[in-house]
Order: sequence, then structure tokens, then C-alpha cells
Amino acid sequence: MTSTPRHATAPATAAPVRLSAEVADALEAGSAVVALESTILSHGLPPGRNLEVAGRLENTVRRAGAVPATIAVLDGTPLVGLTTAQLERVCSPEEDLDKLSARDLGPALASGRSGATTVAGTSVLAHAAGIGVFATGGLGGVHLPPPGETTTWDVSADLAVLGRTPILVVCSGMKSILDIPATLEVLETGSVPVLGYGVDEFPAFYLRSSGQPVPHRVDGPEQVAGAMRAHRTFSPAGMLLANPIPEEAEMDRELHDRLLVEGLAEVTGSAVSGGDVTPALLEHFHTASGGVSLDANEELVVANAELASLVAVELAR
Ligand code: PSU
Ligand code: MN
Repeated sequence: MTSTPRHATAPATAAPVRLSAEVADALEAGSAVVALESTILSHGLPPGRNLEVAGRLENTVRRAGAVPATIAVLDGTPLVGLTTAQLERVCSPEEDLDKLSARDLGPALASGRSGATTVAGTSVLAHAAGIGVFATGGLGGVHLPPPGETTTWDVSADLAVLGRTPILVVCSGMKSILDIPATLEVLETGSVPVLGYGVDEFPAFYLRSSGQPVPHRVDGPEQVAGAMRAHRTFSPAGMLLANPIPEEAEMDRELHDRLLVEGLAEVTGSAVSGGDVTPALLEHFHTASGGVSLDANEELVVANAELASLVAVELAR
């Protein structure tokens, strides 16, 4: 019998997650493991670039003293920790992977399908594996209402899943294509603590600040670990650590605002709807910015992987 590592989350069930040998050994030894998401690779970054970023993320985690566990579903098996060949499949456009949120996992497993996992899907599988820290780029959130309407029912499952899954998600806030104040309200409803890393304002992905105040500021991995440990003594909810994009990678605010207005107008005047809206907007950002937004995206997710690793190391102490 091995004892449960202090930083790990107790497996919810005997869920059929398959751990790589490296991840299994690290968890057994109680050392630091950081979960990484795959939707950002398959649906968020262009082919070629995605594989580069995947490798850079894993190296970043290792250099910071933790073991990376990239998570995806291949041929109906939920994998925690991927081989190079598996990572290549996730990044290959020919595979045409599904985008799997938490609710999609059961049907995908039962039918032997392959898919990349969102923040919601990754959180569920990471927790089932006993991993307590997860790094990503941007969190899903409350979408802006369609033109002429005042409300939307398009609220990412990322928020509800965080409310019931004891995992720390490190991200750079959410993109300003979402309703950030509304998203923060839904996180409050879900009793998910929101921490700002070295900042008093909640970040907005490409930009260091959304202008929204952050409920709790923390200034080092020890403070994050302390908050996480205390939170976990009485709450089954996850925790969000918002880490602003590194200053040197931040997008110019005027360029950002112009692209946002243009992109929203383009999508509004087209047949694009539902889950395709975000990819269409991002595509506009990437092409119209000449790749500036892509570089920003890469730098922020690498920074989040590093911070998540430092926190995981601290929690494993
Ligand atoms: N935000 C980004 N890039 C992404 C995503 C969000 O800036 O690739 C992905 C994440 O996997 C997130 C998911 O969990 O989109 C949210 O999708 P939806 O809004 O359909 O729940
Ligand atoms: Mn949605």
C-alpha cells in the first residue's frame, strides 16, 4: 500500500484512466505532477506549431522539477501522460479529434472514439488519476450574448466542473471574447476561489488586465500552496490561479481591441454559430495580427506551465 500524496486528489472512482509509467511512478512517490490540456493543441493552435508548443510545455514542467501529464482520449482510452507518438496524434489535423468536455467522456470511451480534452474534461481525468495541479492557457467562460439579446445560455462547463473538482487550474484568465465580469460571477456562485498571481486585477489572456478586481492576491508559489491546502480542508471545489501573460509578450491594447471589434463583426455577419464562434474569432486574431496573438498565446501557456510546476513542487514538499 502506498500513501496518498498530500498534493494529490483522491481518485473519485475506479475510473479507467491509463497512466504513463512516468506519471504513475511520480504519483506513487508523492512527487510533483502537472496535468496539461490537449484541446489547446488540437483546436487552439495550428498544426506544426501545436506539436512544438506541446514539447516546450513538457520541457518547461520538467525543468521546474515536476512530471508533465498531458491528457487526451485515444481510441476510447483516457490517457494521462502521452508518448511522443500519442502527442503526435493529438496534434495531427488528419486525426480530426473531437473536443471532449466532461460530459463527452462517457460516450467517447464507450464508443472507442478519440478526442482532445477541454479544461473541464482534463480536470475530471486529472482528478481521477490523483493529480491536483493543472496548467492551461485560457479558461472557458460565459459567452457574450448574441447581438440584440441580453443573456446567453452558452456558459462553458469549465466553470461548473471547477465548482466540484478539487484541482488547481493555472491559466491567464479568459479571452476578452467572453464576458469576463459574468464569468467571475459564475465562479463565485460555484464557490471557486480566484487568486491573482502578483496582480490585483484579473488578467484577460492576451492582456495583463481585464480591469476587474481579483478577489485574492498571492505573491509566490508558497502562498498559492498555502491557500490550496487550507481550501482543501473543507471544500470539494477547485481553485483558479490567474497568472497574467508575461509583460514582454502582452499584446498591444489598441491592436487587441481593434481585432476584437472586427472579429465580432465578422462572426455576427456570418453563418458561424455555437462552438465554432471561438475558433473563428481566434483565427481572425491570428491572421489579422500576423501571428502576434499566436506568439502571445504560446508565451502565456508556457509561463502557466512553469508556475503550475513550482506550485506542484511546493505542494509535494
Ligand atoms: N480558451 C482559449 N483557448 C482554448 C480554449 C479556451 O483561449 O483552446 C479551450 C479550452 O480547452 C477550454 C474550452 O476548456 O476551449 C472551452 O470550450 P467551451 O467554451 O466550448 O466550453
Ligand atoms: Mn459553450
